[in-house]
Amino acid sequence: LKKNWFTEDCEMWPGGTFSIEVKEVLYSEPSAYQKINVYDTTKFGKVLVLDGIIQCTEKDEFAYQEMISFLPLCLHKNPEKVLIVGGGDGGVAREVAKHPKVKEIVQVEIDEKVIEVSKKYLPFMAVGFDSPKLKLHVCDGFEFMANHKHEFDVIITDSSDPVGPAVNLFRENYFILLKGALKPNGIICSQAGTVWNDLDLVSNILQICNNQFAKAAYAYASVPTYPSGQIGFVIGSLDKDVVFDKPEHVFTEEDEKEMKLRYYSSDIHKAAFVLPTFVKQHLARN
Ligand code: AAT
Repeated sequence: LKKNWFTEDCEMWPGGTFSIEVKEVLYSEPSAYQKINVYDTTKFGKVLVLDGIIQCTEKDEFAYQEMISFLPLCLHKNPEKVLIVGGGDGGVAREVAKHPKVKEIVQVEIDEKVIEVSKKYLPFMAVGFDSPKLKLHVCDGFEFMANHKHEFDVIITDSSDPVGPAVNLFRENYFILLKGALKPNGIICSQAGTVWNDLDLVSNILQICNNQFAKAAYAYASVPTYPSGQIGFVIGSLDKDVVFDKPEHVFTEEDEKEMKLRYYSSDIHKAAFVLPTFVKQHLARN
């Protein structure tokens, strides 16, 4: 490849990969948990990379952050207290704080360095940390969950992929702890991989959530800088009456403008649960 291009390289996705032209390396240091890089790029603006995997880019981060936040928030009747696991760039906190019903946000990020670096180089996401609704803890999401029972209406797991520090956040034990940390009728939403690369992972997490929750489903968004340009979320609800493609809170165009939403809308919410045939068939088999 040409020089000055960053190429994503991960054992999870062999045989094909994504590259981005780099203008400048802004930061490159290992933390206690992972190697952190921040690039300025010609096409996607500032880019955060952890252990060689793109976490978010300035150009398309809103698609992922809005969807992982508003899908579960809009399915819950009264999402007053929300927990975010991961999300060290601040983007999900920024979105969750916009929802009019949310009163209190707790966030648990394992790596203090990601927060620090995001505040310095990615202020358009790190604004999320300025919300007066937010209490931020630096610790492991899995350990935190074990000590919190029946506390949250919605729990969003904005975690890196299941290699490195996030590996425990994809196991059934974690989902059992999530269930225990929810109030009655609570909802969880977890980053759950792509249908083109990780269909077995998607089906595995969905199976776990079907075991643990009254209802579960997979929804997805288009995000060009994630592997294969797509990423999905598994949502689990303790409320058996939830209808995933019917949001409790329907936003008008005015609401969307006021909340500065650029991807999520009530129409996109409904569409996000409509899956391609090969995905539906694969998930039905398991
Ligand atoms: N907002 C989109 C970016 C992410 S960041 C994922 C975050 O999860 C990182 O800040 C990482 O430090 C944090 N994290 C990893 N493991 C844990 C843990 N055990 N407890 C708490 N936080 C953790 C998501 C990118 C998705 C990439 C898809 N390919």
